[in-house]
Amino acid sequence: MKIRAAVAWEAGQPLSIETLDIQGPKAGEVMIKMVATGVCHTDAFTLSGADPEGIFPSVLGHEGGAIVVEIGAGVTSVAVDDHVIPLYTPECGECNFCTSGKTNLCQAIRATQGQGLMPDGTSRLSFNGQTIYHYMGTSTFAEYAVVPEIALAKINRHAPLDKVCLLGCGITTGVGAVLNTAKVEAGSTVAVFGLGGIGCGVIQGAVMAGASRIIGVDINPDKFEFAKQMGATEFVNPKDHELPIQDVLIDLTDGGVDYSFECVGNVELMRSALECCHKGWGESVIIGVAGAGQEIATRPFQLVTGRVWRGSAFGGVKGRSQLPGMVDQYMAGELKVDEFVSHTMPLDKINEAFDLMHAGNGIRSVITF
Ligand code: NAD
Ligand code: DAO
Ligand code: ZN
Ligand code: ZN
Repeated sequence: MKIRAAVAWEAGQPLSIETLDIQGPKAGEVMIKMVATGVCHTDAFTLSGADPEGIFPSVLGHEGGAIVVEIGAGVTSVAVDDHVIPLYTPECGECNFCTSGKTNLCQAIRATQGQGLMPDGTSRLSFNGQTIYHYMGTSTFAEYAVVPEIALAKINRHAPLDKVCLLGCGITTGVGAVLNTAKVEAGSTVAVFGLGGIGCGVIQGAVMAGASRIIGVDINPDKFEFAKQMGATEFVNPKDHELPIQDVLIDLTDGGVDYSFECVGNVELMRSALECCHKGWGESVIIGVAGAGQEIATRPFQLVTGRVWRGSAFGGVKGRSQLPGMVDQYMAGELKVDEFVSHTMPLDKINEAFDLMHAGNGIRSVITF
């Protein structure tokens, strides 16, 4: 079948709208028709060439809302017409990671997913016979995608896919990092570094957890208004201060915050986020993805004296068992999603979504098909 897709031919170049061939689903796979997809900073990160796992040519995108159109042999958990969110962190329910009760990082298809391939080691996408690689097992910047069954969360069919697509990454990652990874307690003080889609998801999670103070940190003051709407109680722009930002936050909070979250992918900021935590108990969660080869540093004494450094992927959320419930929370008015959509555009304008992100304009662009 022929489909339109935004192809990343090489790092550092804009996406190019092409007509691709897509093969039908093999055993254990599902073909989905994309209704909408968000554009996340991770897509821009991969396109930039800084992602050590970036593979080209590929179809990027991992924040999709879609409808099942065909199932491969042996698929039992979804059927044609089901509404689904593709999962870059799948959930097989059987691997030792899934059964550990300690992590959401299912490893069942990790090796092939990292190579831009389906679990059988081949791609379903091609252009005039040339292989086009999958991305994060999702490749949502296309009219159709073939994904493994274990990488689909079946959701409430009444949920608007052009909104809940954002639960495929940004909002879930932020909210989940607070509730699942850090397990922030009511009354806590929280600092959020980076107020994009992820950081504003963290703010929403902190509000849900009952945090007493939520301090937003960003170098772009245009980001403060929406973060305030989401529940941030105060703001710091590092550019307004001579002192290192961790010292500013320690002064503001009588010794440091209980929890901090790095939502930028900047290793210097990761250090600041750790060091602004309160001695004895403060915990910092790294969510941002740093460039290939970069490393974090702090004095080990920061950890000896009780601060904790953690990381979080997809908010620690197990996609198939937990994401449908988050969609239901949204439908019940308990989770904000609509507010995160700052721009909507068709696939052929997708490069504008990247331009808006790089310009710091808005929170999330949603591509509709
Ligand atoms: P975004 O571009 O929407 O937001 C990033 C924000 O950081 C912007 O508001 C920007 O002004 C701010 N910023 C940039 N440099 C800064 C600095 N030095 N100090 C303070 N603020 C600064 O990006 P996003 O989509 O919210 O993604 C944020 C990060 O999270 C990216 O690194 C992305 O790859 C990563 N991410 C991680 C996961 C995960 O599961 N761990 C999931 C999705 C995204
Ligand atoms: O299991 O080793 C693994 C990799 C899991 C991928 C988790 C990716 C999370 C960070 C990337 C940002 C996603 C948009
Ligand atoms: Zn993302
Ligand atoms: Zn698994």
